[in-house]
Amino acid sequence: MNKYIEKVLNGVKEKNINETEYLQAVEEVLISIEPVIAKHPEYEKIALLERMIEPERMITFRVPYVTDKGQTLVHRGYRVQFSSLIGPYKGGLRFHTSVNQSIIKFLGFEQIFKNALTGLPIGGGKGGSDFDPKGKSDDEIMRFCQSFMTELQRHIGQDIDVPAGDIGVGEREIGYLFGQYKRIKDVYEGGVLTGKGLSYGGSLVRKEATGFGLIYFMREMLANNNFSLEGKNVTISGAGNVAIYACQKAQEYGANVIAMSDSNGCIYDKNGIDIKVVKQIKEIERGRISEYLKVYPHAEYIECKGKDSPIWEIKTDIALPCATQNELTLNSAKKLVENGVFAVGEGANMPCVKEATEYFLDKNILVAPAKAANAGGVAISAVEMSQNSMRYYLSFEDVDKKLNDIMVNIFTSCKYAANEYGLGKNYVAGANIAAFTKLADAMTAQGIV
Ligand code: NDP
Ligand code: 2IT
Repeated sequence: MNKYIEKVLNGVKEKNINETEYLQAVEEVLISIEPVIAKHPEYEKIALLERMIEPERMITFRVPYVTDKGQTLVHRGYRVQFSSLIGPYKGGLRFHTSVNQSIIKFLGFEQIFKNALTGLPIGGGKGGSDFDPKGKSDDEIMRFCQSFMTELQRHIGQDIDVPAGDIGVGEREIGYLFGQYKRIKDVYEGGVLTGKGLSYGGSLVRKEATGFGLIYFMREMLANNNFSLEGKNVTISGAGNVAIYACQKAQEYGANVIAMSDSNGCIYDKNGIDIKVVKQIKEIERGRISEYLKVYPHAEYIECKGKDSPIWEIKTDIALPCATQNELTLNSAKKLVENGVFAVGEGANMPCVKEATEYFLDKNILVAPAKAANAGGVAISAVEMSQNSMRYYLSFEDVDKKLNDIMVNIFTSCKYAANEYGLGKNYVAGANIAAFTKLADAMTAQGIV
């Protein structure tokens, strides 16, 4: 291994013991940019890597709220303002019991690279809380969001830091957060949050953007390798914002989506998933995916036990992990390959464990890496910000076309970077190198800050 990279990796491991997800994300990037570092020995003197992996700022705060039954609960809120190198800090908020500093930092770190790939002026950030929105009333969600924003508001702004949604944070939560921000600041600052409702400053296509973008990226990657989505069996983990719109777009391209999941289990419908039913259960009723069988008794429900999700046992051509980090294990990767999978597209952030990605690449499976393939969401968030600045809205068709063009450009950047360094179809390394090159240029230009 390159000596400079080795030194940086040892340092980051020493300083961040127990932050496993953050270390995993940093290690993947540093190892894959080795050929670039080898060409640029001058980066060591300016501590370019050390500065890139250290957040500019990490904020934690107390979030108390009162439940409907009158009980006061206290959660922890986070915002990592990782990099303002190429624009205001930008990235989602996650509400999930698993949220901790390591997860927020890994997501913030990935976001810098993803945002650079979009070609738009957005830096990297991420935030959230260990609060679990499942089973909470709308009133409880509102009080929690108001308490969260009461602290967060002092750190954000449309030219400073612009949060959006992620797991457990959708349009409902963004609405409550926006209302509280506006109330405290006494200003209509449309671009302070993205993923807003259409009635008060949101953008058409933002809701669909991550899932649609993933499929646009897959379409490009497959076409470049003489494949298409038409007639292919597809399995999609998750049944949230990303999974639902990936399913819808894949079906529009003629794919047969046969399975989806949530954290309890997966549904298998060999006739093809009825996405309207999944939307009704998950988006509207906030129920469990198993309820699909009430409408379609012929479908199968397989409960999830242990680490290996049952969805990856199902024979498929294309696998799209769209739920959460490290959801696709090495065992699952082996099973997928054994069953003939030929392409994997990461809708979630870092959904494949490191060994699973390595296994896929080793077996010549096409892998669309998260940083590139799921960048459509944040890209349209940036388009939402520009509409807020213009005080003017674009049509669905205009935004969708922009999304498509951005995803085509991102794929092209990954492909060119992989080609330039003789990495063949390793788009994982291609994405890291393309993003790193842009960030390294900007860091060099801006001096030691
Ligand atoms: P949602 O909250 O809308 O949906 C998440 C889905 O994943 C749910 O079906 C949920 O199941 C499942 N899930 C969550 N955690 C786990 C877990 N620990 N184990 C198994 N299943 C789980 O989130 P999104 O769809 O917005 O986000 C999904 C992924 O995509 C995340 O990795 C996110 O970071 C990433 N992403 C999101 C973007 C966006 O614009 N929203 C943009 C780019 C990436 P259940 O209902 O049981 O909790
Ligand atoms: O992981 C992500 O890119 C997101 N959750 C979307 C971030 C955003 O600012 O739209």
